[in-house]
Amino acid sequence: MIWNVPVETMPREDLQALQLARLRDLVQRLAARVPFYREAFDRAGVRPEHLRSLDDLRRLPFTRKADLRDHYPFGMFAVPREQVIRIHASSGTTGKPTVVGYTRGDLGVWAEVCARCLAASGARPGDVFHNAYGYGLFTGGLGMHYGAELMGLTVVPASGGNTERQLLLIQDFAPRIIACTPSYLLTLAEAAAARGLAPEELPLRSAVLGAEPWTEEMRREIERRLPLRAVNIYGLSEVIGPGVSNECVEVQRGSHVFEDHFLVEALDPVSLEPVRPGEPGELVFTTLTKEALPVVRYRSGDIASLDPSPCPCGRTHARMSLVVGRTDDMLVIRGVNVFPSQVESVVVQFAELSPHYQLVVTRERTLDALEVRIEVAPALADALGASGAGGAAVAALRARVAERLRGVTGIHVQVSLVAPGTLPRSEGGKLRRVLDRRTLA
Ligand code: DLL
Repeated sequence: MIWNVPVETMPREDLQALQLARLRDLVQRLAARVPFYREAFDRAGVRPEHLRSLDDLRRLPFTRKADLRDHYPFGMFAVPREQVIRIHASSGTTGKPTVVGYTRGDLGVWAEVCARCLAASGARPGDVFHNAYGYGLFTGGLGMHYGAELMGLTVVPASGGNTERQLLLIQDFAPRIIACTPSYLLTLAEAAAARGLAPEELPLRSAVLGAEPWTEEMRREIERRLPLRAVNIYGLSEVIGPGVSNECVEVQRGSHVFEDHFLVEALDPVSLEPVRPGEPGELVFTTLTKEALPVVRYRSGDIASLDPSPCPCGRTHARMSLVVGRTDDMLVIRGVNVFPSQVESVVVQFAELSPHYQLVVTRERTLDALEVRIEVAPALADALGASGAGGAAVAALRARVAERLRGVTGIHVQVSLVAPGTLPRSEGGKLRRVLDRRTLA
């Protein structure tokens, strides 16, 4: 089902005319209301009337995550704070979150694009919908929630965690649609199997999966284990949250970017020149209709390819491939963004620790796990003992570090304290501090 037929199947020429008009309006609004953009447009020597075709987009400056951070918390808002009726936030590199805001109009657009996602994933008004994305500052839970209500689904706001209870709700309420991270769906599938439930006994027919990278191999594994269609949903807080793009369940080849609201480019991350359709590039987004926190040419750091060719489903909006990687060192663990620099900021605060550390990301069964290995300071070498386990003092230190890391990253981190001199050192080039042992397949 297509939620908004006139818009989602609009001829590309009309779509592009709409985009250009909205882009001009956006630049006008930002120049008038956001000092950061006024100065950036001045430096680039560009004014709304210079935008004569969509190619002129390339005259506009980029926005980076650091720009939002530098104006923490509300300095990038394009409306008075009183008109911002919702705040969300995602973790950033310094421990300060990236704050995003929504006007009433923004929440309406967000619900609309999330309704498009649910419809594209196979939901129909009247279906029961199990929403296992986290509710709270994370955009996943509430974003999908409002889209589902707009569509007229029966929403079960399960949020994350408590797998046994989630299974019970799924059995009793019989949802046809579930939304969660791909790794969490596998956890649910394992838990169901452990309870002796046959896959056919689960009522789910579509899963709207995203917030973390996954692969075609993972999709095959999920669809092999469960009798449902696994559909990709993509989004990022800085652009809106979930609802930037979604696959159509009929084709499952590329996620339609809702281009009437989000202008997308795929650029070579080094030259910043556009890559050809089908070639991977960094996705760069311009929000055409956002009111509270519009962004111009926001560098997502996500690498994917774009395909503007018509889709058999009838939608005309370009499709993006699954995300194949990131340009920076941000780790997405259980849907939470974690940066090695956040870990570093904690490690260096402890006199008992040396500044030598390593992040090891694994997939325990189906859930991502982060282990942080840290060398103790030389004075503590003896306290570790031959086994490396140490006594009560070392255990207490480990617990304090884990607690602090949890505070900064928002996720549970396993801390391993190791003897001085045992972790890799830089040999002149970049030191790889992250060992990502997740096999996505
Ligand atoms: O993860 C929004 C979201 C919620 C999307 C629920 C989909 C479903 P952030 O917390 O700001 O927002 O994280 C955004 O997560 O830049 C990607 O690196 C990654 N990401 C999100 N969706 C996908 C996906 C939400 N389908 C960051 N595939 C993005 C791969 C994804 N990576």
